[in-house]
Amino acid sequence: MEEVPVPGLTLIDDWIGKSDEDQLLGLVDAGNWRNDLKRRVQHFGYRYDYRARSVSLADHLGPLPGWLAMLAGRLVDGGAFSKPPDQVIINEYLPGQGISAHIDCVPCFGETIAILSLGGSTVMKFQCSANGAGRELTLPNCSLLTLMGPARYDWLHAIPARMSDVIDGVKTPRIRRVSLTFRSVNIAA
Ligand SMILES: O=C(O)CCC(=O)C(=O)O
Repeated sequence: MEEVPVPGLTLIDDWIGKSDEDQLLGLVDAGNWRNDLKRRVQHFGYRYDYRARSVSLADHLGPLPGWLAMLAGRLVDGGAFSKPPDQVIINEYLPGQGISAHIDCVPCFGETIAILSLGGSTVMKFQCSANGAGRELTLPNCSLLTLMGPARYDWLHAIPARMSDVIDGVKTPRIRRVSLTFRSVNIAA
């Protein structure tokens, strides 16, 4: 596939260190996993209704716990958000699991999507909704992906459901990956 740039996409390697990663995985696994999708998820701040593709005031779960609020603060300090994101979805991907191509709900969420990868690396696929142009990107563990502008609004992203990825030309078996996706919820007052 011809590699084209995805405007508005930023990937920061080693956004956290290895010991932070281990600590975060421990905190994630102390939480309550939901089993209503093919993969396990946890929702914080607001519950997202996958079927209705909506978030409403009735979905408010409360403030982010301290450890997620601290990461949300770092995202503001780094310039990804102008105020702390108030919603986090944690996704767990076992080998063979993925997420289908989508653009995050536009009325539900604000202009930045930030994804922190823990555990395994994965390959994310991007496709421009206007002209079909494609791009694959490896998301290493400890990296932070941010999607803004066209990357947020005009490009679909997906993780193919497969057992291995080709990373730097090498077939790499998947291991468990956990992602933390930070968003700001748009709710009309
Ligand atoms: O897990 C990821 O890296 C992607 C998550 C995602 O796209 C989503 O939750 O909408």
